[in-house]
Amino acid sequence: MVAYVLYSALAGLALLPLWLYLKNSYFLQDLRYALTGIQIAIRIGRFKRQKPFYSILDCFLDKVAKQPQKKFVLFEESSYTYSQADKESNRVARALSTHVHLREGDTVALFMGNEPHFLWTWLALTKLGCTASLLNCNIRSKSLLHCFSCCDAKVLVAGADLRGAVEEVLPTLREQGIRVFLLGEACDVEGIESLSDKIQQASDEPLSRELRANVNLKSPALYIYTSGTTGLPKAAVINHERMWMASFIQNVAGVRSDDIIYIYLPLYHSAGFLMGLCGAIDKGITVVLRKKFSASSFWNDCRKYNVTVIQYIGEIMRYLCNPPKRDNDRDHKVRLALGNGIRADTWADFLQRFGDICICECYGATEGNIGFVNYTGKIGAIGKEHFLHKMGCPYALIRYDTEREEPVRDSRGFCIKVPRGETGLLVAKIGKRTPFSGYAKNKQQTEKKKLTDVFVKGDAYFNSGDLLRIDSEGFVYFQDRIGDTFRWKGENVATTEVADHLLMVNCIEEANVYGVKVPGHEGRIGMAALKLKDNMDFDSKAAYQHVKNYLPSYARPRFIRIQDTLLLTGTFKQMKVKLAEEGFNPAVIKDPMFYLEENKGYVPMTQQIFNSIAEGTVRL
Ligand SMILES: *[C@@H]1O[C@H](CO)[C@@H](O)[C@H](O)[C@H]1NC(C)=O
Ligand SMILES: CC(=O)N[C@H]1CO[C@H](CO)[C@@H](O)[C@@H]1O
Repeated sequence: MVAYVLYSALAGLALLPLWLYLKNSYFLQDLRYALTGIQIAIRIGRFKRQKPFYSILDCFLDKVAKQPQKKFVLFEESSYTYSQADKESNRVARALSTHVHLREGDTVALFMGNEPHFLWTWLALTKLGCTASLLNCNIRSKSLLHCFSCCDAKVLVAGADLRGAVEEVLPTLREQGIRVFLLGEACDVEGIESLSDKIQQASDEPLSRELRANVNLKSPALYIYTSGTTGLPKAAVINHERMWMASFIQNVAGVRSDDIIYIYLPLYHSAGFLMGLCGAIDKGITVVLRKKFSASSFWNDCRKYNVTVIQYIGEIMRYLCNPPKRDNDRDHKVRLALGNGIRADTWADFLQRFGDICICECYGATEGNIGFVNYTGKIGAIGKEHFLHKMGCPYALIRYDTEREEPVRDSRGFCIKVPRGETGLLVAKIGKRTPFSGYAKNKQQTEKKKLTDVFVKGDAYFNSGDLLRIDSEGFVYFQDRIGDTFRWKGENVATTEVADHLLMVNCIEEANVYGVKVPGHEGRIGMAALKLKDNMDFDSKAAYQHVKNYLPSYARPRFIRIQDTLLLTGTFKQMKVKLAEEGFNPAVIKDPMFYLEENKGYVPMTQQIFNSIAEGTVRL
């Protein structure tokens, strides 16, 4: 009898996983995710306790010792092993310390495109215990000076190809006593020193760890600039802990030590640098570096270099799906794509066309203290709720008023959590384990990103600026960036949702939806910039039928603007603010425009229509 009870109890135990699995079909994935999370927490804990603490640079040096001959970087026709990269960076470090006397704690601005020297210089600065400020290599004049001044750097190191841009701001830099170095042969401009000859003369002997003895997990490692939707760029402070956390994404995504990653995203942004490069160092893999994204060379590069892991952001995946299908679309070794911002329809297209690639959609902001990863493979979701994750980084979705652009507060002044299935603003608690380092020299913007007295008096949360939804099974969906939603007739309009509908109209290839202000009306009315498919005209009838059938009247774009190409921001997101400011006046906008006349359909926009709207004789 006793034996029988024991047996059934044991059998029951053995069946427990099956029961859990049947109850929750994501059980195994949840479990794997939890185990990875725990592993990461243990590792971070160990790095913290280690004296001196263990940085990404130490990890790189370990790889150099372990696999000196393994290829680290492939760039155009050159390749560099881990050992070569180490030596190159020793030389840069020595050149900088001899000629500039850089010391632990100093900040140096890097102004360079994607090229191996970017890596050598960053490694060199890290070896000296310095902080690198990663300037966007596309900015010029005033913005360049603004970004430079954000981080208190005394030295600027620029790529050879950016000499023109540097000369433009040189007088101001010289006034401020900044030393300017160019990676290039001798330079005859007064005030610009060549760094290349100094590097060539320097020895490649390793540098002493003593040089960075006081750097710890909380010391700033990098400044990365984030633009946000408006205003000047801000320098997000990335400390060593944050750097480690971001690079662990590759762990969660399942990158293996024999993978080869393709980095074409700019290294001055967090996607390319933290998720791409730092993750690659952690795994000790080979990086294929490319100057910049090119849809036409993308797959050829993947074939040429045997790439197995790619990254994406924003509209990149759509760009890859746009060109006509080719026979060799599936001839590649790519097995994993990681990034964020893919739309559900593109996601499905991409898989169908390029084969069985595991897409790991993640969510996170450069300066944020929270992230999600789609560890289950649910199409469209950016992640899934997990109690361990929530315990580690407490977050909530709260009710948001898009009109007043602030969270809704209850009678006691606290924020209100939205029920499951409803869209809300993601906020993440700022605490010891989930700090928010803010922006360099910008207290005002740092404070602006913080929300206080959220659920209890005195608490503080990071305001992500993103609207998310969590469904009944716990899947997390990205809905909108604040600003990507506008309000019309008291209703919220989600621009991505409207765009998804427009894309179902046959003639439309790309759609960018935004809200424009109309004199005498509250809120913003819908407008869409469209790119049409090759050799197709705007089919006003089909477009009207579709929006009428699928969208409530307040969400239908009242104005349509046809463009040859839709502009993107530096992070491959659609440009909305500028278009919204341009409005819908045909006297200003030269692109063909259409106006949705009530109960009639899209008609060509005229000055007369504009005038009647502006004068208020036509109410929208
Ligand atoms: C890619 O892989 C093939 C076969 O596995 C090999 O012959 C080739 O040399 C590899 N190419 C590079 C650039 O490593
Ligand atoms: C890490 C991971 O499991 N990612 C999944 C994300 O979703 C795609 C879509 O199907 C899956 O293929 C991936 O496996």
